[in-house]
Amino acid sequence: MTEQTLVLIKPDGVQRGVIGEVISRIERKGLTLAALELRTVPTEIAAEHYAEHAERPFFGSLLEFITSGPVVAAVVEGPRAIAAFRQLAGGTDPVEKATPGTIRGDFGLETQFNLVHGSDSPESAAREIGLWFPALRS
Ligand code: IDP
Repeated sequence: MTEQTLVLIKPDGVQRGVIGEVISRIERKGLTLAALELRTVPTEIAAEHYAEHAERPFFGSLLEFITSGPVVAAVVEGPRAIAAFRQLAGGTDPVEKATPGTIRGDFGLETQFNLVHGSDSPESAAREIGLWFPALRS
């Protein structure tokens, strides 16, 4: 069964020059791109995207970071795309949780600056794809 997930290459990933690397890993896994765009995120969209973290102490700094420069937003699809991309990304903390061989494990050092985002459930994927790519809303 084909599934879709919302992937972001965050501003640190764009600045570090790993767009090609991340997309290459997505393609090598066998996943495909249904949408791909470089864009700068308005604070309102960023706040909606991370609404579940609104009460967390890092929320303000997370919004500042995500809106600090362009991100790559993509809809990635394939069988079990949500879990498959999270496997490619690695755990949230690039040192304690992500293992070498994952995007965060290979390129990240700090939890906030962990390079990529991938939806964590079918419900989040539907919500996030609707937010970032309204034309693809299911
Ligand atoms: P995920 O991106 O692995 O799904 P979440 O817990 O949903 O992780 O957190 C969303 C994002 O918020 C993380 O990817 C990271 O950029 C940031 N973040 C999470 N926890 C912390 C923290 O303790 N300090 C700073 N930033 C954090």
